[in-house]
Amino acid sequence: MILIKLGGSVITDKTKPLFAKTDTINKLVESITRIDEPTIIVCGGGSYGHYWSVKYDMHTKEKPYDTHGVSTVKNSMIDLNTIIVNSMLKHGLDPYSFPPVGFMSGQTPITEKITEIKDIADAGFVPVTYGDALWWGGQKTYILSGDKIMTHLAHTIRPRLCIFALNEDGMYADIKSKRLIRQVGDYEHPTFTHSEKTDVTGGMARKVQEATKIAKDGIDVFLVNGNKPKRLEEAVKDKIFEGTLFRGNRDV
Ligand code: IP8
Repeated sequence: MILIKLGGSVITDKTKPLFAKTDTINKLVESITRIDEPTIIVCGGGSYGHYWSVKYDMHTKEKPYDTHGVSTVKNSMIDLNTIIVNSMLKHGLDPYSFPPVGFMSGQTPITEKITEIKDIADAGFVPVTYGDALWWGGQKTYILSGDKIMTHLAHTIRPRLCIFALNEDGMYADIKSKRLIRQVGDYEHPTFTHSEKTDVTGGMARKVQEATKIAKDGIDVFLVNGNKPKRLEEAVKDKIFEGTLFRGNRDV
């Protein structure tokens, strides 16, 4: 089982509101057709969900956010999901899409529903879900990041591998030289400060945080450049690849 997060910066252009990068999406989907293991896809918000979340000042912290904002964010993610799923259908895949409300109760993942997602993938479908605005309870809602969804799904499904397809080659030792960190092991915690103004869920810092959690849970995590989908295929095939590996802790 492979779990893939399609980063919002890869599948959309974050500098243009509501702009999906259809060529990149099609290429990524073509690569997914070449994976011959059950696969689950999680999509980020990019210039859809994040664009509206910023407009309505909505974040991961639970609050009584503007209800119209919540509806607008949700609807934009349905639109982006439709673009992804249409591409998958066009390329002969059998996507099975569902919003996170299908496996989350407030902030808590529902284990039985997540197990069902695994069964759906094993049956030959490609389950697709996405970051979303979600009900918390007591008038409050929050933004659930696709990165966090990866951790929730990985914990129960225990895939062979998690892949985060990014708009960068992986994690850099320093941003100026773009020197790539090829492997993060044994639970060093790389720190990242979050500066992007277009991303309400934490950008690269969030990915590193979730990748670290998943690796601690015993599962390998690759960060790869989603604009070069061949790298995604190489990561799945365990070939020498260009990206950052968070080695799963085998002792757990
Ligand atoms: O891009 C956030 O998902 P992410 C989704 O995976 C929304 O953090 C609705 C902003």
